Amino acid sequence: MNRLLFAGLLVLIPLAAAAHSQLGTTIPANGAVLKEPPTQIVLTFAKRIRLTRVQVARDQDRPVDLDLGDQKAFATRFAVPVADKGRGSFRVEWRGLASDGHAMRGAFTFRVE
Ligand SMILES: [Cu+2]
Repeated sequence: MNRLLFAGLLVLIPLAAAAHSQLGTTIPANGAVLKEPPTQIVLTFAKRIRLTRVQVARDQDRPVDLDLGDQKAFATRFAVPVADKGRGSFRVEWRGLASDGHAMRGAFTFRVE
């Protein structure tokens, strides 16, 4: 590959990634240690996305789909109710669609003591 073209590609790759809606903040925050189980999972994105799936797994349990309710449209903030599952280590996995049509996914964890 032409050396100049290769250098150009290296510059383009981070730009393409930056065009995606990055996950801004979550509640609970990634790595949070809580005294009470959360009543909802809040996901905030830098740009609007369409959230398609959120799953929560406790410890080694099978992941459970959360009901997104009417939150089916593009938005920057989603608040998804979650049932009290008691204490343990939780992993939240989400999937969505960026406004440019690209699939997005991510995960974070928190603990309830
Ligand atoms: Cu994209």
